[in-house]
Amino acid sequence: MRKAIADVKIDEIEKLVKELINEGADPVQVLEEGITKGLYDLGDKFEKRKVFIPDLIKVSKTVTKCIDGIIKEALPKEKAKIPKKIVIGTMTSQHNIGKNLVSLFLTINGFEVHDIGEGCSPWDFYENAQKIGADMIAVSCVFMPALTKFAELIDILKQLKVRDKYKILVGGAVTTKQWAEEVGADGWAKDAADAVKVAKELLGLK
Ligand code: B12
Repeated sequence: MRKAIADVKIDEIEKLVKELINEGADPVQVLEEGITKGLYDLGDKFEKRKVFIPDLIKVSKTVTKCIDGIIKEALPKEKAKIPKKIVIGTMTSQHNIGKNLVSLFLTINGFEVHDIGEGCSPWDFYENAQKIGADMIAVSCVFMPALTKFAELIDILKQLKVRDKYKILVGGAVTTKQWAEEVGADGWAKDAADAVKVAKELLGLK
């Protein structure tokens, strides 16, 4: 399946996801080993000009359809509610597959998630967090320009003297744990399952 994604074999992707899930494969492993790695491989091919924007669009539409349908169905059902509010969005870019996965995993694990979508600015995160009284701001940074915007968000919160009101969790393909620490985030996670773990730790939950 990873190869089918990287090779833009649209007809095969959905068929393979169905087969894997029906045969009892772990949906989290399908997401991490198949879908995410396949999309990263696709990104490498895009950089080398072996595939182009229309290919990325076609594959992401198919993958999103598979996640929203077959995979969501196979994931564990929502656990007991946790009274913690999380604002999540993608900083500047339109990439939303990773953010949607993190949002889904946090929701399944009981958090009250407010997904503010894609193409968000630092102010969008701040205003929405204020409006809903969030406990945490979770930011997805998938391409480079998002990194400086994330630093701006931290600055805005500091200048408005509200930095300590929120735990800030960051992640996404262009981020690293070291960068997150240096820029002043409270936590960083490598994938959706890890995001749940780190969010719980930061909010003092076990
Ligand atoms: C699909 C794709 C697109 C699709 C997106 C469709 C969609 N609905 O998302 C489309 C075609 C729109 C697109 C457009 C562009 N893209 Co693009 N795209 C990709 C691609 C191939 C896959 C992204 C993806 O979905 N990955 C799979 C998900 C599951 O992984 P993820 O996002 O990393 O998320 C996981 C973790 O990082 C983490 N995580 C993610 N968010 C968060 C948040 C928190 C809080 C936490 C804790 C964790 C976390 O958990 C997730 C689940 O495990 C990547 C390649 C790559 N390496 O990522 C390029 C890539 C990101 N794109 C790239 C580029 C350059 C672009 C364009 C600028 C191209 C152009 N010339 O127009 C535009 C930008 C458009 C815009 N303004 O946003 C570059 C970015 C380069 C850079 N270093 O900045 C990449 C890396 C490709 C490359 N190698 O060149 N793209």
